[in-house]
Amino acid sequence: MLKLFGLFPSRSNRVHWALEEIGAPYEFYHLDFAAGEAQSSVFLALNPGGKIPVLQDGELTLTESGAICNYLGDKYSDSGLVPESGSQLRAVYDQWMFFVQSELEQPMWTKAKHKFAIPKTYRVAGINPTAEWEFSKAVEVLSKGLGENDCILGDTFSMADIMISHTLGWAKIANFEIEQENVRAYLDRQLSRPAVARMAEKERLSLPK
Ligand SMILES: N[C@@H](CCC(=O)N[C@@H](CS)C(=O)NCC(=O)O)C(=O)O
Repeated sequence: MLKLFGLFPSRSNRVHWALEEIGAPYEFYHLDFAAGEAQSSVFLALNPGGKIPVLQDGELTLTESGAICNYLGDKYSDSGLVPESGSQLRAVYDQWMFFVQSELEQPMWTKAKHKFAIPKTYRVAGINPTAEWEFSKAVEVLSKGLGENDCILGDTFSMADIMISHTLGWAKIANFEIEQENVRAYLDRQLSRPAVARMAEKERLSLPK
């Protein structure tokens, strides 16, 4: 059975949401960072970076949220969550998958890293305005790409919507401004999908008592 290692809230929620959309059986393991599980030898053998998400599928161990979403979409192709390899739609899909990770999330990750995620000696004070400016540029590109469509590929919901919407949800929590009305409406639409509520409930139930 598929096994996902993750925690709430984090990038593993992207994969967890995707699994709920697909409807395949899986097991969710809440990785207890506070208890040091991410740095345990058992977990470091799965991901030497000590990061989540990690997906196990039999002999396969996979890291990187985008790669895991693509793997799941290809494996469960009936879900229609990843366009057919070699098609023009797949190329556009890939464009947005790369955009999320290289443009949209990076300014937020920069802010988070310099606030708490990297050792204090490497943190740069005053980085926030730069990160916020970069984020606003990326959201403007997203807004133009989205237009009045329901999804980033037009009418077709895909893993790219999961990646983008999760990242925009992170932006809201981290107090990044989203001024564009079409992007705000898109986010509300995507986060109201039943699979998101199911994912959140499963993560809540998985928390240590
Ligand atoms: N590019 C990776 C990033 C993974 C990542 O940074 N995960 C964070 C949680 S959102 C983590 O596990 N951080 C722990 C750490 O940095 O030690 C992905 O998208 O999967």
